[in-house]
Amino acid sequence: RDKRMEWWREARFGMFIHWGVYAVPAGYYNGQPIKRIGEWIMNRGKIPMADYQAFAASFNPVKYDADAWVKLAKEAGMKYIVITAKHHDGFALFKSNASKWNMVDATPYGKDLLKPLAEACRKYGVKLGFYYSHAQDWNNPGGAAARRVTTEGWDNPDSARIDAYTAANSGHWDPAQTTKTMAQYIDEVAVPQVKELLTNYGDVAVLWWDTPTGMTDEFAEKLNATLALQPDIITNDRLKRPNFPGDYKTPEQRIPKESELDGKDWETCMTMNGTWGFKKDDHNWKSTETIIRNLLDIASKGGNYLLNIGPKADGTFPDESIERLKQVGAWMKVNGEA
Ligand code: JFZ
Repeated sequence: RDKRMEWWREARFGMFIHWGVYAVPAGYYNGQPIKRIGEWIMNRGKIPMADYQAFAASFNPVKYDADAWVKLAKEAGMKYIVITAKHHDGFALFKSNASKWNMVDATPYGKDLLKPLAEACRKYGVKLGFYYSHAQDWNNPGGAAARRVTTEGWDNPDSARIDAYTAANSGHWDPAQTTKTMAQYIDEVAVPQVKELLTNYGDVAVLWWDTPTGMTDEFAEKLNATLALQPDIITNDRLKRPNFPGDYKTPEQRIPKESELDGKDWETCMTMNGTWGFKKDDHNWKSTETIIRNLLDIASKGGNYLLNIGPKADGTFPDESIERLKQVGAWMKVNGEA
C-alpha cells in the first residue's frame, strides 16, 4: 500500500484537466449565460439530452496537441496529470464500446483524446490519472443526477432551488435520463468503461472518482474490483463513503489548516479562475503569486496541489492558464528542487 503511494507523496504538484462537450457552450445556452461552474451547464440550464448532445457536433479540437500540454505541465514542475475521462455529462473522451456518447462516435473529430495524452505522459515521465464520474451521468440512461449544484458546498441554499420535475425525479430533468435503472447503468456503462480505461492506455497512476450520488456498497464494490487491472493504481476518497476511503483525501478549493491535518494523505484540487470546465466569461484568474503561495503552503503541510486547466473546444488551453503555468515554471527553475 505504502509502496504504491511513494511517487505521489513526493509529487506535490499535479495538473487537473476538465475537458468535455461543455467547452462548446462555454457557459451559454440559447444565448443566455448559465450561472456557476461550466461543466455543470447541462444540469444548471436543465438542458434536454437531445439539445446537449447536439453540442458534440461542434466539438472539433483540431488544435489539440497533447505533447505541448504535457510539456507545459512538466516545465511547470507538475509530476502528474488527472484528466476527466468522463464527467457528469457522461461524455467519454475516449473510444468506448459501452456507449456511443464518446469522442470517436459522437464528434466530427472522431479520435480518442486520451491515447495521445497517454503517449506524451510516457515520453515526458509524467504520471497519468483518470477522473471518472462513476455515479452521476446525465446522458447515459440510469446514471445519477445530483439535485444540488454549487461550488461552495452542497448546503448552499441557492443550490437547493430546483424545479418540481427535478425534485420529483431524483435530480433528473429529462424523462430520457430515467429509461434504465442505475444498476443497469453501472453494469452496462460505468464498469465496462472503467475497464476500458484501465486496459487501453498503459499504466494508469490514479483513478479519481467523483460525487457518489446514489451509490450503493454493491455498485462501489463492482467498480473497485476493476482496479485489479492496474496493480499499482491509487485512488481518491470519492467512490463511496464511508466504506471506500481510497488512498487519499480530497479537500476541494481549500487548503486545510495545520490543526485539521490527521496524518492521512491529502490533495487540494483548485481552479485557476472560478470554473473547472471552460467558461468564456470567467475572467476571475488567480495571480501567479497566489498559485505559488498555495503550492508552498500545501507542500509545507505535506499535501499535493492539483491545479486545474479547462481547455477550450478547439483543443487549446486558455491563454491565461498558459501564462501562469509558464510563470510558475520560471519560478521553479530558480527555486524548485529539480
Ligand atoms: C465535483 C464536480 O461536481 C465538479 O464538477 C468538479 O469536477 C469537482 C472537481 O468535483 O464537485 C464537488 C465535489 C465535492 C464537493 C464539492 C464539489 N465537496 O465535497 O464539497
